Amino acid sequence: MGYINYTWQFFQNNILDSAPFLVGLIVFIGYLILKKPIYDAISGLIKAIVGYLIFSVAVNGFFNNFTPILLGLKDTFHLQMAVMDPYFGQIAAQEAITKAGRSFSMMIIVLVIGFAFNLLLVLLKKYTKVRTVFITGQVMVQQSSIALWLIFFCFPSLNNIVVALILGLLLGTYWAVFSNLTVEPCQELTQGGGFAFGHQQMLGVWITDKISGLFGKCENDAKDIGDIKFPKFLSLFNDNVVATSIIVTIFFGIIMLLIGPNMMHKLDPNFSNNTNFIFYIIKKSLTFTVYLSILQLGLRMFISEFVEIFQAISDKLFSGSAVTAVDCATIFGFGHPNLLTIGFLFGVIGQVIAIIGLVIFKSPVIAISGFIPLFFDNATFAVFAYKKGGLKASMIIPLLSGFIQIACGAFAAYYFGLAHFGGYSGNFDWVTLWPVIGFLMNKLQYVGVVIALIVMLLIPQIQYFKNRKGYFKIVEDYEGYLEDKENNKQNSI
Ligand code: ASC
Repeated sequence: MGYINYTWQFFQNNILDSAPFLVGLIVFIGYLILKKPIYDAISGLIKAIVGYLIFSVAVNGFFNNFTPILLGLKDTFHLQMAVMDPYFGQIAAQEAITKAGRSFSMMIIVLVIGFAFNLLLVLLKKYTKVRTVFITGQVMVQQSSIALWLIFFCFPSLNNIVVALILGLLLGTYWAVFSNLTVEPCQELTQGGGFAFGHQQMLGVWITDKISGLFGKCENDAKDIGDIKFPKFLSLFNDNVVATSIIVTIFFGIIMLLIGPNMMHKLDPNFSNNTNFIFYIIKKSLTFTVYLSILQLGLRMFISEFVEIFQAISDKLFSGSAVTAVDCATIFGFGHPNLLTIGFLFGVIGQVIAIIGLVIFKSPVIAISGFIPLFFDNATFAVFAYKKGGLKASMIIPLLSGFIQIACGAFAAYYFGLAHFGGYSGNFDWVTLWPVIGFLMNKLQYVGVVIALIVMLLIPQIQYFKNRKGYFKIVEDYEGYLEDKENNKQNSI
């Protein structure tokens, strides 16, 4: 007995509670399950561990560099600031979880259970009506991290196994059900591209698809969208590194100017007396992009291993009868390139209006724009909106979305206590749907979890009920689906 106990303790201390080794082990087992050669499994194991270690360097860097600014804002103005970005949200969640004395490596267990539950829902699709497997790795990691904090926040004393199970079920259901909601919009946009949308704004895509028709598409839209000439300087925002640097320098610059050099000297021992304040601000802000780039490099390394395994498992199990739900950028090629700029610009306008509102109404938390939700959510909405509602829809919907991202994001960061750690995911589903789920769980505890699960699982049933004939055909045989639709139209004339 003592020996078993010792072995378990050893495993727990060195692998279960140590995220890099746990990630590596899962990847290694994944390769073995897929019967890949052992040298591939070893290569996957090493890349997963090194990738996670690189990612950890960035997490520490973020905290050491930006905690002084957060503290300065809090001490000087009694304000909390939260950057609305899934990477920053993930880091804030990690910090909150560690400070609460819980193990962050649970995130990876939750992710695996969530993925397995998504597979199960598709395997039982005859009953569940779920047609999609979510495989966007970096998004799964971010969402598992932030949702893990939501569970610890709502159920502080729950033990790890129950936490992993509850959250695995919730996330797996969210991934399955909400990516399933995007099948119709994606198939229509891509004319049977054979994939769905697995990202952070799936509810937003569904709403966009439903409401954009209300804006009335105009005959001239197709010509006009190509005619729009944007000022040349906007090309600066085509590059993630440049765009993030500009946005962060503007926001952090304003904040550090407000805090003032004297206070910054006290808060940050690395701010030497010989350094000019403006140069200090620029260097500090650009350091944000440095760590973001390191973070993405590390994440990409261990996540590409996961995605390969997820894709292979899904292909083996479902060949053709279900679709994978993939990154939002996949649909960008299906709209005019100007739509991406329009979505981004109108998102910025909506966000700035909301930030001014937060300041005027003295919100205890000021939400700050992050590039990922600003660009990827709003460009996505613009592309889908244009398809059914034309130019007007592709401007108004991102504008509303930008406003919601900041206003609801500030509330969520405040309510879940993540403002204290400086960040929250500002993506559409995470400022709308997830605060509702979190609120239900916080108020009603287990009953809240059950309500959330039941309501989510009912959604595909309703979709199926409304379109029994075409529901599965749209993924299995898109041409046939279109023919049926055409025939139905003619019969009803
Ligand atoms: C995200 C995220 C990214 C981007 C990318 C868009 O939510 O974490 O790195 O969007 O997936 O292609």
